[in-house]
Amino acid sequence: MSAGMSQNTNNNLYAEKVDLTKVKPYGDTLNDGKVQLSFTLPVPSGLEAMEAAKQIVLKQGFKEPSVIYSKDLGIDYTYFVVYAEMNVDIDYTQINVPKVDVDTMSREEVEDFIKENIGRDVVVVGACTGTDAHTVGIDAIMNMKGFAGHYGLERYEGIEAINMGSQVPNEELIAKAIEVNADAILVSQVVTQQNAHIPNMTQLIELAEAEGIRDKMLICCGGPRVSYELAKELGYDAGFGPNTFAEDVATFVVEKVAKGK
Ligand code: B12
Repeated sequence: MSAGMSQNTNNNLYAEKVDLTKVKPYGDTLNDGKVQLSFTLPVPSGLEAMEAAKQIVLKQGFKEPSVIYSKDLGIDYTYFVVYAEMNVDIDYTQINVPKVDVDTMSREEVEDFIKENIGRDVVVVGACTGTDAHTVGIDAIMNMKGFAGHYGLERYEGIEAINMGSQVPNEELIAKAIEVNADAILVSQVVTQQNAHIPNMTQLIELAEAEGIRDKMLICCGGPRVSYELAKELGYDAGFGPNTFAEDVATFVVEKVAKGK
């Protein structure tokens, strides 16, 4: 939905028109500012713990806290779910998020585009790199069966997709990309604890530069906490976050390849 458009354009679920210059969380009624918070405190379960949970929420600037769930975690720690109210709003019309600027094509459109504009197979090598063992994200993008009804790149006619799996050292990924003369390298990073992804993603770009391939290949990254902005900052051509499908990165890659990258 574009900014400024009434929310009841497509259905009648929302009767009130939203002022997009003053957007607040919605709970029961528009602009009530209600939020749900969940957290753990290192204190034993009980009335004192619930009071502590309320106080910490109040101290953070929320109003009307109400502990609606608490669970004794068994080690003198307690988990809480608290409803509360926030009193701030944001101007949605002023939001500008840098993102991959493509009109995503369908798989069939990508395949036709390759035939008409590239005339050879596009070679893509991907991996989840470093110590990161999460394969599901890169598989969703690359594997034949894909994800949520969207086939992965292996399924695309005109794309040779090589998925190296997880825990792949940057050196191996770069070496494979050189060996197969890849058009694009796809990097997946899921674990971001203590910013572990940053040095790892940075090292890959440094290696690509050292090997003299940085300008010859597209290098894209993705993951649940990867943004386009971060990707660009780290020297990648693009970054893809949650809810990406193979079509999104395929469109980006083939359009760039057709333009000479
Ligand atoms: C399954 C899972 C595991 C499995 C992984 C199995 C496997 N074969 O992948 C196992 C049990 C091994 C595991 C282990 C760990 N995990 Co884990 N795991 C998960 C879990 C539950 C789901 C991840 C997933 O599969 N998502 C589904 C895929 C489809 O989504 P996605 O990865 O975001 O991918 C999409 C996009 O991001 C994007 N994308 C991703 N990569 C790429 C790449 C490119 C190029 C492009 C274009 C797009 C793209 O496209 C995909 C499709 O839309 C998440 C929690 C969660 N609900 O997300 C935790 C989670 C990721 N794990 C976490 C942690 C901490 C760990 C461990 C460190 C735990 C531990 N202490 O041992 C270990 C790490 C092991 C390691 N060395 O990496 C944390 C990470 C926290 C953080 N901020 O970093 C999470 C968020 C859980 C949590 N809430 O704490 N995990």
